[in-house]
Amino acid sequence: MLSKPPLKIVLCSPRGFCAGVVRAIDTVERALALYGAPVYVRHEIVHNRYVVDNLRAKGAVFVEELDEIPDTKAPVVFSAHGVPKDVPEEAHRRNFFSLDATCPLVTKVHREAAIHYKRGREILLIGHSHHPEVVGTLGQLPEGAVSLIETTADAEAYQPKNPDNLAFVTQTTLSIDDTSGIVAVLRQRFPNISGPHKEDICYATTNRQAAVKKVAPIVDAMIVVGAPNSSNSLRLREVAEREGCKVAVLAQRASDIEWSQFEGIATLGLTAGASAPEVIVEEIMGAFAERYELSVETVSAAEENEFFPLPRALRPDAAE
Ligand code: 0CJ
Ligand code: F3S
Repeated sequence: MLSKPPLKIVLCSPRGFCAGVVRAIDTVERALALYGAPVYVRHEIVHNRYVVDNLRAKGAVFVEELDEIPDTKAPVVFSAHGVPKDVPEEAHRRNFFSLDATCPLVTKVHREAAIHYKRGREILLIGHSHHPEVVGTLGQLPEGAVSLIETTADAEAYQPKNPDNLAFVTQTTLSIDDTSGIVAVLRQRFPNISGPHKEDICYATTNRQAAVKKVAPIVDAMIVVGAPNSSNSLRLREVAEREGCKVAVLAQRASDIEWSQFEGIATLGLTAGASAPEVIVEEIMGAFAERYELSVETVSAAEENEFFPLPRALRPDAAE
């Protein structure tokens, strides 16, 4: 038997599930355990097919909009990405038992936007058009109250009604570097703009990008476990590419790997987006182990110990 070539895998740490994703998945799991199937979920609870398929097999029913749900007493869960205000309003009108799995760090952004609005400010949201988190944040306030800024060009071109009465908030899963460029343009053009200290990018996005920045320069290729509709995972792939990885790809499962892309490599970086389960990281390592003699090293950029409690109605001490 021919001996396998050596391959060093460098695991990025932290990677994978964040506290908001754990909370969102646990919300659906616990609702299923307490109330049985079906549990309706508006939008993918997190952007991961494996997670969604698993929950579907246990009795979760995924819909994009509430009008796909029949009149029911079953729980209706809102995804981690957050929802426009008219969604809970509609759920209330239809007497749904709703459970909000919006990440608390997204809710925090919703609150910031509401405060700026109350203070009469013109609000800019830095984020990607049509992403469900952006749709949710825009939908906290009346139409026209928030303007979307996607690029530095948008920031350069924006014409406010009053440059001294502006505020900004951001999506939580953006590129740290791209966003700091956009914020720099806004602060330079509008020195009195109100906003967070830096931006609203969450701890998990920040730490996963920092780990990729450490690993990308020391590996020949990088695999990011994550889905093509996962903003934070897409940003990790971009960071790897910008930091010099010639091959930087997303993979949802080991079966997605195009083995010809990895011919001749000696080192491989491996990370996972905030919505990607560790079992897929293990599955991919297993697939490489069939072809290579592996050695494994971990490079860490931060320690994490965030924990977000479940929605109140699902906590063990909640009154029945
Ligand atoms: O928007 C969020 C609160 C992040 C949720 C976890 O990640 P994912 O992949 O479901 O969502 P993004 O597309 O926002 O990264
Ligand atoms: Fe929340 Fe950030 Fe995760 S916003 S869901 S902690 S990626």
